[in-house]
Formats: sequence, C-alpha cells, structure tokens
Amino acid sequence: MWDRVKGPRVITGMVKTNVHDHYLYKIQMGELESLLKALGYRIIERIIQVRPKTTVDYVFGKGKVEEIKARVRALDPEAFVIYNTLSSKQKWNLERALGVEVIDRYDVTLMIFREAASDVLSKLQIELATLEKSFPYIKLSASMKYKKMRAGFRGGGEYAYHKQLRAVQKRMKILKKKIEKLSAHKEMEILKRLEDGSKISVLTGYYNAGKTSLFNALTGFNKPISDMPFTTLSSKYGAINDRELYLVDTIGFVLDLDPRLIASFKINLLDIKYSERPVLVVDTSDDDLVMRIKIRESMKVLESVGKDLRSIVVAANKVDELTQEEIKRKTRLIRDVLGVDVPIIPVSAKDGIGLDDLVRELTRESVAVRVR
Ligand SMILES: Nc1nc2c(ncn2[C@@H]2O[C@H](COP(=O)(O)OP(=O)(O)OP(=O)(O)O)[C@@H](O)[C@H]2O)c(=O)[nH]1
Ligand SMILES: [Mg+2]
Repeated sequence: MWDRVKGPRVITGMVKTNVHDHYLYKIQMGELESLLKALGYRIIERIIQVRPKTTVDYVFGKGKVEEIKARVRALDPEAFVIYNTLSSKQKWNLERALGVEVIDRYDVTLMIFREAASDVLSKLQIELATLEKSFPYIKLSASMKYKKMRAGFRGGGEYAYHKQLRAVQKRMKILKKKIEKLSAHKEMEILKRLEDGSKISVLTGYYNAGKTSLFNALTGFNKPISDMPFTTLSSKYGAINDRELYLVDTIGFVLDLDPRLIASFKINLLDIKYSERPVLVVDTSDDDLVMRIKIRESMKVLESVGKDLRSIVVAANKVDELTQEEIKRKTRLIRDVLGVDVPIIPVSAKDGIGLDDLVRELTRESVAVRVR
C-alpha cells in the first residue's frame, strides 16, 4: 500500500454548506484524504463545520476558527488542508489566525500532479497551473510585506514587489507559448492518424478505474499501474489490429475537478474531443452509491468537452470481483445513471475477461447513435 505511516501530519477540514448532505461530503473528504496519503501525509484530525455559507474572510465561522486554532496548538500539524476552494484573502487570514500553512484541495491536486508528471508537456502545464493558482496570493502577500516595510520607513519595497510580480508574469507568458506550440503539434499528430483512416478511442474515467490496466491488456504495453491516484498524467497512444484502432490512455477524473485544472489540461482533453467512441471505464467493485457519484462526475467532464453521451462505450471493469448476479445488477445501475442506451461491456483487465467484446464494439463501423 502507498499509505506511508510516518509522513508529516496534517489536519483536514471542510465547511459543509448542504445541511441535508449526510454522505457525499464523507466521500469528498475521503478523496481529499487519499490524495494526501498518496503524497505521504498522515491525517491526524478532521474538522467539519456545517453552515449555509462559507465566510468571506475565513471560510469557517469566527468561533470555529478559534476552535481550529486550539486544535492546531494542541496537535502541531504541518498544515491545515481544507476541501473548500480558498481565496487569497481567506488563505492569508487563516494562516495568520492559525499560525500554520493552509492549503486547499486544488493545491493538493497540483502537488500530486507535480509528483506524477514525467513528460515535458505535463510538467509545463502543471507549472503554469501552479503559478496561475498562486499568483493572486503572491500578489497579496507581496503587497502586505511592502506595506509593512513602508510603515517601517524602509525604502526599496515597492521596487522589489513589482520586480517579483513581473518575473512571475513573464514566466507564465513563456509557459503559455511553449504549451501552445506543443499543443498544436499534438493536434496535428492526432489529425494525421485520423486521415490515415484509423479510429481513436480514448479511455476515460475516474482515477483507479483501471484505464491503464485495460490499455496494457489490449495493446501489450507495460505502463505503470497502481492504486495511487493519478498514476497516469499524460496521454499515450497504442495501436491495435494493425492500426485500425488507436487506444488512448489518459488522466483520470476526480470529484469536483477544478475548472482551472480542466483548462490547463485542455491538451489532454483533445484526445477525448477527437475520439469517435470514447470508452468510459467504470470500477464495478465500488459501492453502488460511489459508483453513481463517479459516473455522474465523469458524465459532467465528458459533456463539458462537448461529447454526446450516446457515443460512449462503457467498460464495466473489475468484474473478476463480482458474481454473475452482481454483474447484471451493476450493469443495470450504470444504464440507469447514464440515462442513455449505450453498450456496457463487462470486462476484467486483470483476468482478461471481455476484452475481445470491447475491441469488437470499438472497431464496429459507425453505429447510428441509439436513443432509448
Ligand atoms: N480486481 C481488479 N483490479 C484491477 C483491474 N484493473 C485494474 N485493477 C487495479 O486497479 C488499480 C488501478 O489501476 P490503473 O490501471 O492504474 O487505473 P487507472 O484508471 O489507470 O488510474 P489513474 O492512472 O490513476 O487514473 C490497480 O491497483 C489495479 O491493479 C481488474 O480488472 N480487476
Ligand atoms: Mg492510469
């Protein structure tokens, strides 16, 4: 297991704004905590506040901030990690109030991405996303320091402040240019494959659904797989049936994927855009409710890049863990959540079940979109 027991300790927290939610928030917090564990952190406490709205200054209510401060004093964690998205002002205020670094879910996702990125393009995209995320905070903290310096009658602060900001802006501009260039090149490569008459099917789905395992089983590649979130960051093309079909292994989805992150990974989404029949890989070993939530989340991402849900093929993976009865029931559940009549192929990347059926479905001549 990747759960390193001795890592730095953190407290996690969330302001839960839906008073009627008794389940989803637990999955959301569980997901945040597995991302943290994957980074080697130990979760020593979880603090949830239920209130209809987050506060502009501290996310949490004033009283709760005092309570968190007491816990931070008692437990002395490395950081306080919150599920809600933090504005620069909230981060600044909370850090001053608690005396410890405060980060949000988006920061954690970026940290994971940074660890997993191995190719140039992913690295550039992550650096840009990180700078874009932290720029308002850098601006705020630089101006606060500058103000302090002015109060102390020490000159030169303004110059240093503007110099720092300009350097960050310049770097962002360079990164954007490089990404654009690589992106155009990548798009050309995709178009060339299509012109050559190949079909492209992208493997999409939640992280850990088994996309890479399926990709390996079908293409003969030996890409790394693991139960760590975001094992795969960059896309990889693999040909099958003498280049009749290209399978594409891609980055996994997460709950509440930050729109800024989707934007910075637009290039990866190009693969989905050009895929005639995207495969949605679903982990059937999950509980029903978790399956429902993950499928809905995946549908949101697919729709956000303009995919007609009726064009997808579902690979219901990990059926080696289910009985025949359960396979039937889970298939019905998937159909029910999707609300469209698409092929659902039970497969096991691990035991090689259903792989031929999946390839047959993907290489079939364009099927008229079926509507229920
Ligand atoms: N039992 C079972 N486990 C599987 C199967 N396919 C994948 N797994 C396991 O599921 C975990 C995730 O597999 P990956 O192939 O890395 O999943 P992924 O969707 O590529 O994950 P990311 O790259 O992180 O998005 C690993 O521990 C695999 O061993 C399967 O058919 N059956
Ligand atoms: Mg993968």
